[in-house]
Amino acid sequence: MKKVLVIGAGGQIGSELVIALRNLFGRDAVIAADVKEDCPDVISDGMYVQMDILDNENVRKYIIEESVTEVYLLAALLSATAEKHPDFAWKLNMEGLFTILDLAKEGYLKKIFWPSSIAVFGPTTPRENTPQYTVMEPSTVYGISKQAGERWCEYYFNKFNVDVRSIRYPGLISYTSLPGGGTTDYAVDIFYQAKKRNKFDCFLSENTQLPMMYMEDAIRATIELMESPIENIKIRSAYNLSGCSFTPEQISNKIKEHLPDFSITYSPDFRQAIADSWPMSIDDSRAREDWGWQERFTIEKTVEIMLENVNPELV
Ligand code: NAD
Ligand code: AKB
Repeated sequence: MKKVLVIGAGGQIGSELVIALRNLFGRDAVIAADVKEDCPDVISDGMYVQMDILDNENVRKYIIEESVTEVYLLAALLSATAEKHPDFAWKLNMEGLFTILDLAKEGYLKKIFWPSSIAVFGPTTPRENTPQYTVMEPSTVYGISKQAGERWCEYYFNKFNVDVRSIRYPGLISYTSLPGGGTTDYAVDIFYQAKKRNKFDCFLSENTQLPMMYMEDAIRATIELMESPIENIKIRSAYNLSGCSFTPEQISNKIKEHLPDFSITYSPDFRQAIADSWPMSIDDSRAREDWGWQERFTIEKTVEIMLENVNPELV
């Protein structure tokens, strides 16, 4: 029987992933876990456990005793926060992964999802249409942890037959939960500020183009990857995945089509250097070939949905 545990379920991705997984496999088949004491309202219809992924002993005990079969490991520090707490970011982003990989190696888990990021690429990577296989010299703590994580995932698959699957998510755009400290967060904040103040001061410069994706596409990609037959999964580091790429100026122009008085100013901060080291667009042809990936949300559709749904009271 399938029993799924989502660790880091209270975050931007987790809150929507738990809902999607419960819709698919049934409410009782999906347990949400997070270090947060209280279960976020959006996922309070099902089981919730407070869990610190760094507490190796308790995590192991819980997964073994509850006969969990699959783990989605989402707990991590994102790029901007990781630069402020490099030691802790390395610890959190790596130790949790080993705990889960080892449980699978010992036969307690059938499948693992662990997300990577476009942050695995760096300033020496070709920035346009970045290929699946290319130079990867990440220059951020977060990117280094994601690249190391990818190497370990592939290693555990090759050496121990661990069925671990991964995606290099671009910046994700959603309205259910606020983003958790990344460089692409501006592309979410802009909608809250547009509705609240009709203006936005962006921490990236106007022409900084980054790969982005609407959350519904990202959740669907995650589940499609995880539910694909094992023989279709040919890449065990992480798959490139592409939605749409845009600059702050381009997205603000799209917002102006709905809110003509909206205005944007630019005050680049330390996150500009991070963004400048990342790809501008992504070649995801391997995801398309191997497991049939096809994005559905354009920038126009994303802007429409976000403006309709963000709740400015949340910020
Ligand atoms: P988030 O910061 O919104 O959520 C992370 C969640 O993990 C939070 O609810 C937090 O409370 C929880 N957490 C933190 N420390 C924990 C611990 N010790 N034990 C248990 N839970 C803990 O992050 P997100 O945006 O949902 O990202 C999830 C994963 O996806 C991360 O690995 C991130 O690197 C990756 N990713 C996200 C994006 C994006 O745009 N959101 C893009 C690329 C990759
Ligand atoms: C971040 O900006 O850190 C994340 C990511 C692209 O990994 N959104």
